[in-house]
Amino acid sequence: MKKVITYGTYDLFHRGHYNLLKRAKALGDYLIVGVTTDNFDLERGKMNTCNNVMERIEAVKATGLADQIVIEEYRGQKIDDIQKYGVDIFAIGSDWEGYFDYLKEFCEVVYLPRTQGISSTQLRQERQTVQLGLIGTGSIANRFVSEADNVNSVQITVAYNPNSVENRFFCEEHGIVLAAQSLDELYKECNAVYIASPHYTHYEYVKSALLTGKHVLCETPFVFSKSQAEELYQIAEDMNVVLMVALKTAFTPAFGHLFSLLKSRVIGDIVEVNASVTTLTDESSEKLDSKLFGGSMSENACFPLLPIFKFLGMDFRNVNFYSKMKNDVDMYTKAVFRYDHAVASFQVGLGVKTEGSMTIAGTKGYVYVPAPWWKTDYFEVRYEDQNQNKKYFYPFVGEGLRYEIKDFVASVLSNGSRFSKISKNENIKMAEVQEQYLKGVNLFQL
Ligand code: C2G
Repeated sequence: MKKVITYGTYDLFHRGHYNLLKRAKALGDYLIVGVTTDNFDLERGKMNTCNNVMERIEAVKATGLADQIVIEEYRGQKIDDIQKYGVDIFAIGSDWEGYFDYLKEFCEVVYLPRTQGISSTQLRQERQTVQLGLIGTGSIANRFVSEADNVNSVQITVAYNPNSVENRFFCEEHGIVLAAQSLDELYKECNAVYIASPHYTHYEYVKSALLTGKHVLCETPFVFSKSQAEELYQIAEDMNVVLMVALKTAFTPAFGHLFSLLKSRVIGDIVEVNASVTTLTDESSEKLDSKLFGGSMSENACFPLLPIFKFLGMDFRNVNFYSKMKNDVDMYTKAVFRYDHAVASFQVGLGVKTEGSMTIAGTKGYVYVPAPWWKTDYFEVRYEDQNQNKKYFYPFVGEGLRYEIKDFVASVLSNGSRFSKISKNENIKMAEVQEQYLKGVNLFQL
């Protein structure tokens, strides 16, 4: 019996895929089809798949051409599969011509003709897209635009910055068609808005965009009071639009897996979370301007608040802040949260440097995430018996913003029906902690 194997993502299954499977099947008596997992696709840079692995497998199954379906989940698996299943022929489309010649050592390699005029990429482009407008054209917006290029179904159509010279320059540099002169002009050209303006302007911009019926992705920190956060979520609900906060860590693959692992109790009960984010910053920076809501807390606190809330919940009894001040802003703040059965703390700094790692301690072991933990691709679970220790690696592609963009776009296109990586309540609670800090509740100056 001649066994043939072929692999693919098979997203938005189309006639090109069907023809390829038929041609592959005709090469032998038994066809094995490898379908890539969602994670493996992410790792090899395919951010855009519309169907999940189960849907893609079902589509291959429905052709009736596959005698066996296997999951492809890691680089190098093809050699293992060829040996494991006793494969005679490896077949793949001619777009891969030459690439898989190294498999000739293990079996025959055949490149089959590709079907012209159809592809998953083309089908994805024909689907509905999100027309995104940018408010704010600073450094994070720069990174955002290049990251958005890697995400499907989104197009940046317009940008706005009250400084029209800067705005025009930004739009020219990034090939954005329209440099809007006003918010109204911006709203006419988009159905969703990314807000990357200075912190203190977030509330007004988010409110205005939501009231105009736009979906909103707002940069961190979201807003600085509980009532403002609640009000904005209420407007989003009333207007039936998506409101998301762009806390990039929440959307990265490593953080997502860390979350699932800890919920499955790999370190038992969690008793302590400690995380720190410090970036030494020039004293003349706007980030240290007290009139512009500058300071270490407003700049960085949302990052450590994320794992604290995710792993210990939001029912802490109290929080104490210890700050080193200069020119009316905190150059450094340590916060300590008292929970009934746990304690959490974080350090944030713009004028003080600490190790930027995170540790989560539990009754059976602990997790160590090295600096910079907020954009990590790696962490370790450690135990008393070191033989049980495990290292986990996850891809972190580019600046890491593409994950949040992908989730936002998917959320908008599915009318907000998707699970949100960071919840409304978590965002409201973060605003509440910022508010408490600004009001000086339990604040001790060093
Ligand atoms: N294909 C084709 N004609 C098209 C489009 C795709 O013959 N118009 C073929 C591809 O050449 C491939 C198969 O269909 O053999 C699956 O294509 P994709 O789903 O795009 O998967 P791909 O990224 O090529 O994955 O490591 C190799 C991968 O597993 C193959």
